Amino acid sequence: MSKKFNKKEFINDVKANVRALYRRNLDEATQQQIFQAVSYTVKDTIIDNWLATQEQYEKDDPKYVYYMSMEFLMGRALGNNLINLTEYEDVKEALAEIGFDLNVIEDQEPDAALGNGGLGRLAACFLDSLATLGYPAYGCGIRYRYGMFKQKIEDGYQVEVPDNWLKDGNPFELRRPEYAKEVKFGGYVRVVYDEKTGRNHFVQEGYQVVRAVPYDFPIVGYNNRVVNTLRVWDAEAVSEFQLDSFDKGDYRKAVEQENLARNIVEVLYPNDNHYAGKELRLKQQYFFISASVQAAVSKYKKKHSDIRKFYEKATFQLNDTHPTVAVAELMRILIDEEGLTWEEAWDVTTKTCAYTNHTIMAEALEKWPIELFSRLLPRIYQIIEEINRRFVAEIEARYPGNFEKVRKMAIIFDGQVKMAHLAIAAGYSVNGVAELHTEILKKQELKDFYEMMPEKFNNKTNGITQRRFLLHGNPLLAAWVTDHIGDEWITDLPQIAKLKVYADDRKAQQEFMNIKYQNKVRLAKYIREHNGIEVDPRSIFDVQVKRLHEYKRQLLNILHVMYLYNQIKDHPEMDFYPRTFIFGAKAAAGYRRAKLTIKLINSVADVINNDASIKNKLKVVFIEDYRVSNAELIFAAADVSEQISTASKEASGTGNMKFMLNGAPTLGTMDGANVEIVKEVGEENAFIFGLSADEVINYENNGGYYPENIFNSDQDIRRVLMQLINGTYAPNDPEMFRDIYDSLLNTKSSDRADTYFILADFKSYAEAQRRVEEAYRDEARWAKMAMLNTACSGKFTSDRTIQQYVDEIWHLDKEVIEA
Ligand code: CRA
Repeated sequence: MSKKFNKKEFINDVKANVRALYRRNLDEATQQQIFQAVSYTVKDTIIDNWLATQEQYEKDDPKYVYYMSMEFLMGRALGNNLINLTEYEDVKEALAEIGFDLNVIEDQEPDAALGNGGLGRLAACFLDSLATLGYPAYGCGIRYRYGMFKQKIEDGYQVEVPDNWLKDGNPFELRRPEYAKEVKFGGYVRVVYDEKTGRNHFVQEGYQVVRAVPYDFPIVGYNNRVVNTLRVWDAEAVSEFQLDSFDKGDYRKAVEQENLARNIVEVLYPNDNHYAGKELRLKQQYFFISASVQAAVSKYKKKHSDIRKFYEKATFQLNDTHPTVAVAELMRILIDEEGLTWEEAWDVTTKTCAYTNHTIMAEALEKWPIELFSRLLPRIYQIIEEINRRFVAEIEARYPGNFEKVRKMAIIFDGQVKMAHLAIAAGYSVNGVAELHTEILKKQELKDFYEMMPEKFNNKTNGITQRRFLLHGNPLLAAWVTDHIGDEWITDLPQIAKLKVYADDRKAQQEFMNIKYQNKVRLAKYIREHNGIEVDPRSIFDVQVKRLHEYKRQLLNILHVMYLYNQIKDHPEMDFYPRTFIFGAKAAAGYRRAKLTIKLINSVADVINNDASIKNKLKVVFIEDYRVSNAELIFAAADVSEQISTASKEASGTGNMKFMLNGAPTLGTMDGANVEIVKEVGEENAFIFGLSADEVINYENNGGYYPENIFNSDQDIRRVLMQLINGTYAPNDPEMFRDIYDSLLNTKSSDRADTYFILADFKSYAEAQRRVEEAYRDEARWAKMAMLNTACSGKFTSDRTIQQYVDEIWHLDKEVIEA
């Protein structure tokens, strides 16, 4: 497909790049310099395809999806680009010939961590699938100078270190100053009556302006020459004094504008599933949205004159409510700049925008105070007021005299602008990210909206890309799969079901488990080098990696470890299969209880790992700085996938799918996409426990439950909880974990005790863990289970998810790049 790889040429190009970039010869170059030189060489190939793609799109004039997202958690680019160019093995060989190891070179690349967790990584998987399926797409986002912080563990505590990911330069990005746009903040709106048209015009004055400069990242499709674009915006000060007549020569304002530009894209907010309400965050949102919407409109106008048909060539997918100002920004451009009437503009906007909901957690809902919103975005606020006025009128027409409905559904109410309500009112589609989640939206969280506009609601169960999470991350298993069923799974994951015929085959089982073992050895080496802890690859690798959040219940996991430790200490003779509990998680910088949970995990690890009396039966490892690049190693090496959120709280999860693909059975609750995983693989090939979503919701609607009853009646649980406050894991400060203890038992604050039902699910979890051990002891049974997890993971490719978005929401045509 691509121009045939030529080893000699490749090596020469790398040499030439090292000379041009660093004035060095190969033997003097550092590994980082080789990484840069190799990346520029690869970029050259990509640029050919990028141009070819652009030319094709130019010719065909297709409809584009603009995937608008505050987050794109891309991880590393080099390895993935080579995989998708199908040149990974060629380059590995070429580099080996000149004395370099591709793996080591790949390790020189910092992760592009422009995201927090699942939502950002989902966006990255979607871009990979869009390019691979040949759909015209732009990712639209922010080029944060600092991405997700790097996590150091010091004395068991998380310490956040700035992620200066651009310090050595970023070989794959392309600055496009010719596409810069101006974004305006603040000031006020002057209404001018136009006698000729008989209409009011709205002129923003006294504002500050920031120049948005796009950087384009190539998104390489798998083996199809398609290269789409992730466009992330940088902010620069407008250099000349471009202030309007009012402000000419206003020096103070010029300085303010410069500061605004400097601050706006400085750093990613490190909150997952949590809204902090910071003014700078709203600035970030409007900044990248205004630039992206302007760019989309300019692009359309290059070829088309009737802006009223904009939606035929563009659709905006809003990744959660973070980009929802796009609705009002599009209205503003259509009315103020393109001269459409309100009705015409609304028709276009409501055929362009679609919204994805990613959570039901109340603390994640974005609600901006009117004061802040109208001060920062006066014209946008005006437009939202009018959208709200009309929407409220619709509600009243539909439910006459029912003020309750208005109270619950209005976009502006109680001094706040509710972004989800705006997204639903203006979107032509509202989707959840797993079947259970979508049902909860329809029946609970968004019930009133569903009742009023059921046709908008639909489900798109999340997915992941097998190219990164199997082909790149687990090369041994990828090769084994290809040996057995051919390589079509790379672009057609459901084909992986062909492995089912090997599930009972002893030889295949042994090969499968041997690969798992080698991956465990690889991870053990990583842990030794990065954590200084020795783990035994023959033990069960039981893994929970994800953001640290109370609803995800890392606490349940570590309390259970404490319980097991008590058992082993009490019954040294007990037959216990060695287990390594592996955690990886970043806590939001301001989330105190989450950070204390990290300290608890590390404190428990300290005690257990240093207790020679338990003869290595138990190990606990907290992997520092969990991120996309080390995640690839971790999934490949996992035996057990911990997906233990309180039922109803995890909208989907996507880590659960990565584990499954790599042959790790799920130990989990019936939550999010776990429900669908179990449906695909069969209940006998997973370990399910705990309250159901209905049961949890039922308790919640009826005032909670009583954890103290469990505390009082169960001595194992009581003992574990007492160990939180008697110094067992903090001899120098027995009060250290008091807050965690209180969170489970104390109703003194307004919080309910044990909000996340940890004690309620404890016994059932411990019992499921016993089933895990029993299953693992039976080698053939376990191998079969593991293999069936891989074989049944076909549904969870992001290729399927994207095809559903295309068929049911976006309606795009597939592009083929002609030779
Ligand atoms: N935190 C959900 O919690 C889901 C992803 C992607 C999340 C996950 O269960 O898999 O989105 N929600 O759909 C979110 O970010 C703002 O809400 C997440 O990543």
